[in-house]
Amino acid sequence: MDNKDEFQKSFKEMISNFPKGNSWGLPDHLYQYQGFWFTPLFLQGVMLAQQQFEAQPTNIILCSAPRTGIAWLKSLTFATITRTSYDDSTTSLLFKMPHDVVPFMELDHAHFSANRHLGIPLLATHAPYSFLPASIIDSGCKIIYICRDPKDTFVSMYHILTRYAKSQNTQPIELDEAVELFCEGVSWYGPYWDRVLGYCNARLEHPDKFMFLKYEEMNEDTVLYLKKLAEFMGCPFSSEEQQKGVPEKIVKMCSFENLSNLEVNKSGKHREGQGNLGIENKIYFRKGKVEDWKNYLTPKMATRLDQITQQKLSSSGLSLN
Ligand code: PAP
Repeated sequence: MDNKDEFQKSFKEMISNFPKGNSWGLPDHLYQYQGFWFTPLFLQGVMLAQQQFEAQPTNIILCSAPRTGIAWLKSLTFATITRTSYDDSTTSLLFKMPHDVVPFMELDHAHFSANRHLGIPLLATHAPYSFLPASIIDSGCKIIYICRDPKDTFVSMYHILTRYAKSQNTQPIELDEAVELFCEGVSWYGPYWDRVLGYCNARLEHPDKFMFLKYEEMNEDTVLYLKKLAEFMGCPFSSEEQQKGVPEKIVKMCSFENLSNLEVNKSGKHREGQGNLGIENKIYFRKGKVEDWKNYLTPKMATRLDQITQQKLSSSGLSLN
């Protein structure tokens, strides 16, 4: 038995002792570990990455809770970092979906190696701050965190999990039950608010290493935030590039409208051949709108979510609704 098999065996034993939570209709239950809820595959991935991933000081880590805009952030940072080699007519984003241009720590650095070495310093993860591999913190990597109004995050999560459940021939749960679970923190990598707080508090300790972005603000003025991103990553746009409209071209290339209409994102598949993770790329592109929650949540549900946001985040100075 090799190390990985041994780890898998001890992992199975370990999680059998963890609190088990509702799976939102998916085949795998959620398990609670150190305050957060995970599916077994993702928790195992985070743990393996903690053991194996050796960060370099030049790594830039893109962090988020699920459904808060990481695909958009990946495409913007990728296009910015690679802009001296590729432009909007040659970039890999034309034939790979955004999740395939940046490795995902808990899958690509734990379970599957296909996407591991893409020759860029970017790495993405949904892991809570307290779960990041020590080498990320010790190496002083830059961290970019993107967050989003919990109401839109919830609606987006509910939709993708419902579609995923259908693809697995399981019965998705009803929206009102899902709201309850999300509020209780029983959701993928939940509680949502605790994870935002973890990164928010870490930012206070290492302000120069952190950049915090909100989906809504990015949506309001993407060019402004792209310029900030480029500066933070250490590759600011020169005045010549600005005169040529390079930031605007990247923003247009990475816009929801453009990416969602590319053939690869309309008909391609993500993680095909990787267990039951295979999923159509188009599922990742739903609406890309701010305040779409108004079309799904009752006023009572919205108020409940807002109250939790205020209670949990008021001391941090971060407002998300
Ligand atoms: P993930 O955790 O599954 O990877 P993530 O990319 O973080 O998801 O967020 C998905 C949301 O970003 C979706 O929002 P919606 O359900 O409210 O529509 C998705 O549509 C949106 N999204 C994807 N690409 C873009 C983009 N280029 N610009 C803006 N929003 C985008």
